[in-house]
Amino acid sequence: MNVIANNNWIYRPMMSDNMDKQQTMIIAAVAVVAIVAIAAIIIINPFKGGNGGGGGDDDDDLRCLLRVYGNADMNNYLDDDDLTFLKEIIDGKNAWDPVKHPLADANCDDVITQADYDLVKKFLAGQAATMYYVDWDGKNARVDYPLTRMLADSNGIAVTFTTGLDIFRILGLFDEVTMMTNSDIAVADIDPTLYPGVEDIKAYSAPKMRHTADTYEMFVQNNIKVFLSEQKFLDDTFLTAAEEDFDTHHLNIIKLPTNRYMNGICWEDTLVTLGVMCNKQSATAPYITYLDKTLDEIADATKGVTNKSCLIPYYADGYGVHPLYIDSHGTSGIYTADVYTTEFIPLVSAIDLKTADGFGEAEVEQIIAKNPDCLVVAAFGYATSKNWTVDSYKNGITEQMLSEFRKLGYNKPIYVLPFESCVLAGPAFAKVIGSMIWEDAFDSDKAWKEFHNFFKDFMGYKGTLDDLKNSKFAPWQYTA
Ligand SMILES: [Ca+2]
Ligand SMILES: [Ca+2]
Repeated sequence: MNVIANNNWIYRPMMSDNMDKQQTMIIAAVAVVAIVAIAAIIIINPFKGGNGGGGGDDDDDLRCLLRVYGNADMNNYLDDDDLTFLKEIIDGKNAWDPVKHPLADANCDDVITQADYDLVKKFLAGQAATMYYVDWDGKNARVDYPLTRMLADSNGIAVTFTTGLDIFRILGLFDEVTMMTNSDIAVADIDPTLYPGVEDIKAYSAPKMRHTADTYEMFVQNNIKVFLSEQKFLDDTFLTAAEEDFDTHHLNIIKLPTNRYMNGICWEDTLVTLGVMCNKQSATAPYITYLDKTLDEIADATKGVTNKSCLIPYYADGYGVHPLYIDSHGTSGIYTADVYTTEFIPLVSAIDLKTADGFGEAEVEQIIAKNPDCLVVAAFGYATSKNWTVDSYKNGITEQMLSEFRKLGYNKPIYVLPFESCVLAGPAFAKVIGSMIWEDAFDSDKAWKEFHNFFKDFMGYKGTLDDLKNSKFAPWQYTA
């Protein structure tokens, strides 16, 4: 069977993302059900916007990223305006529209009363309370508010990815992160010049990256109180154990994504929502401003620009080239940060994958046969690792993958994007990539400067603009 000529590529589900075959098959089997469920969420989801689209009803048009109940006016801040909004409903001046403003019901009892007003007032005063939010499945979940009060004795934050480290760094809580549960990048490999203090973080390698009841027990022993990971790695046994024990151990699992876009939300929502949960809005306000401004500028710059098709091969240490891995949209609506970020600019994927989470396998020949206008290779794990220099990672990816594309006849531009730059830095990063692809649409110097500003303002980066340009966080074009 000629899979190359056939439009219906056969993708084997990807195994080395530490998901075993059986689970993958189960996910594939329920994918149809999931699509129906997601469609329903999208129809009624007032948060939906995706990639900076409209939503909420604040003055700006940045979609509603703040998913906590109590955010009555559905913008990106919890403040006195929410009290005013509630007061006008309580006083009978306005009617409550629960479809348009579901988050107004701070205590989640389906009515708006003085109790909602009082609860928001408590939040604003930073007083202890239960806070509800809308999780990655569109369901209601709860946390102990403010989350920081749970950390007093333990500094007990655990994360799975470096994006989690970045989020807590922006919140000023990096020192409270005491554990990383990961197997793709070991804690010992993370560069301490980029993450000072990372060497004090304890590593826990969940077998096959599945967080189970055993992981939960380990969290209890290590006094972990806040955990930020990804849904696909959390087994029901883990979630159930945490839920059943919540009143005893208070493990607050933040059911929001870090590296994946799903059900209309991503890491941007997570950061902004955690900002409120931790009573650290002053730390997230500049990020909201950055996001809003950058997305507006990208929209202006790309008006009338012609789309280009692309494919996103994935490259990480230990991942082969025969077959290589590829990121795109999957069948469940879940996709990774590199896909999300390339869609800020007019890059259109030349395929949709048949796997649930948009991560699958392809042969180099299949990619070339699709003849995309460019390749944007996502390189994961190099930027934050102390084991790679700029040269060693570039040489590795060139020898193993990029030269192969040329050898087999692909002659169009190939760009390499460090995955880590596609996440929280995504919009600024997209401008830099945009300036490489559409030279007339973007001001390259300005784009680089803004990318540098992001690192200085949010990541504690000490290097100069030239340092960043020559770093593993920078995108580059393969020219051979
Ligand atoms: Ca608000
Ligand atoms: Ca209520």
